[in-house]
Amino acid sequence: QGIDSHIVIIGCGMSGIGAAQKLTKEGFKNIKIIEATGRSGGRIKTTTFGNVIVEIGANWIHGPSKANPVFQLACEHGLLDAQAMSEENQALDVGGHPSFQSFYSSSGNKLTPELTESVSQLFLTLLGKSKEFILTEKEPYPSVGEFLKKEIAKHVVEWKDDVEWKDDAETKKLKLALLTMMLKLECCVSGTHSMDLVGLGAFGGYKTLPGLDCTFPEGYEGLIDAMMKGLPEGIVSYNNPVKCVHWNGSFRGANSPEQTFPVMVECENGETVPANHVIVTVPLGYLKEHYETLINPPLPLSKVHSIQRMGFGTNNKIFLEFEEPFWEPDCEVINLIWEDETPLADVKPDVNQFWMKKIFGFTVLQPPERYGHVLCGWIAGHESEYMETLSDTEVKNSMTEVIRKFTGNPSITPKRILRSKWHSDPYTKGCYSYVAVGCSGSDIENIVQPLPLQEADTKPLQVLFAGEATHQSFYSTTHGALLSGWREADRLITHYTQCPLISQNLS
Ligand code: 6YU
Repeated sequence: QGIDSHIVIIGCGMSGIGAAQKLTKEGFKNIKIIEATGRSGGRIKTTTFGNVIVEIGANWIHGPSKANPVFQLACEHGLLDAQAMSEENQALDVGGHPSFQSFYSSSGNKLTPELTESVSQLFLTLLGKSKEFILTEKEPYPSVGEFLKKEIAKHVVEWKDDVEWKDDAETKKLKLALLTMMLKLECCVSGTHSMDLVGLGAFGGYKTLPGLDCTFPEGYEGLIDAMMKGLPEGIVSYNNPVKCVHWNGSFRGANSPEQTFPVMVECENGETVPANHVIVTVPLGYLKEHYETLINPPLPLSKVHSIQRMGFGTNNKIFLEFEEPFWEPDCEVINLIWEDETPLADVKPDVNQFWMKKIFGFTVLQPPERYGHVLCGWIAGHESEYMETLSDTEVKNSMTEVIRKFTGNPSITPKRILRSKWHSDPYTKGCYSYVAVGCSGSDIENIVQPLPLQEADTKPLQVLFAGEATHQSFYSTTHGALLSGWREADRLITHYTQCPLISQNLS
């Protein structure tokens, strides 16, 4: 038997696969996924780098514990190691924040824990405070960046009288440089050019789950492969970019001219696919660039404004392989402190000349038995977008210079380099979403609203919206993406289970 409704899912990332998985399980028979590229996974992308595998996109399961559906699926498919699945790991709660560890300064010194610990503590406390404004009526500043900088400035004044902070000018300078690095790291976490662009009022709307972030030993894409195996063969049409979703119409199917459909998906190659419902899962970055032509009749203004207001930035990775490690064996993160920087100076950075200064540091791919000696540099914002325009050699040379400067070792040379280029990816146009200044959770709600907006319409739920940017509290993550796909599948399932006759009278 099964439900005869024709459903097209645009995009074969985590949200599209999640939607297809749920609909298939519920007995929907005519599901088609249309994907622009030649692969499944979207921003989950594993590749090889020399002899090791690395993640070009999503890295960790954030908050791997019972409430995280990506963690649950990964466990079911046996894709995680024992430590990641242990009860202890699941119970650890670090508030979603990566640890600060080894600090190298631009004069080639390592900073002492005495210096770095109090600064890390201060920054994490202020970051915690910046998430509390979700509970208040009004926030004191529009952005997280402005709030953090004003709070830091207050602390600097207090440093004079505080015994613990009674430092010489040089130490104070280093502490401010450390705080600048922490702001750069936060830009990577939020996927933004500057924390001045991230809205303070909505910042606390992002929710973390317990569990110490873990990786997939054989690659994140293993989960995509496992999920794809559960879908009917041939469900995806690859290398088939969608040009336009025509809705509120009456379209005839090529194979069933007697039947009419309210929606028709037009592909770049001229193919047309009629449908009763379409779930759009394209990234917000793509939607921002193409909403005017992707949906016809055009999106209602309320939706357009929310798409424009929501933030979508760039965060890239630069992998470097070395013959020998220059870091301690158990080191997980190397933070780079440019001694001349302070968050309190209002300077416009020279992006083209000093793009590499935006890298907050490197994560060390652990353990070396699996990864060899590989570092992953993280860079967000306009500098990251500029980096994408450079050649591999230019990036490698700049990285070599930076590492020599910070280690004081003039002979260190990376063997190999590989980087992501998410901003130039035509079907992504960045990394992930954030709630920008001037927008709130209701903008996410607006984007989610299916078309037509009027419930009373005779043909409801023609165009539905999923994808990481449409999840209220887990945006920017793989579990947010999965839950958004499940949400839209559930919307259709409820629609059909509440009105069982609809499936017999689709046109
Ligand atoms: C996570 C992590 N992670 C690093 C980097 C990136 C991301 N994420 P998809 O794009 O996957 O699928 C859409 C498909 O649509 C795609 O295949 C397109 O080709 C296709 N398409 C587009 N146009 C089309 C057209 N016209 N026609 C047909 N098809 C079309 N998430 O959980 N852990 O470690 C990271 C990271 C560098 C780029 C990440 C991480 C984000 C996830 O990868 C992402 O959300 C999902 O994969 C998206 O799935 P999807 O289906 O929605 O889209 C307080 C506060 C702060 C808030 N942020 C804190 C959280 C931090 C998030 N951190 C991420 C960090 C890393 C390192």
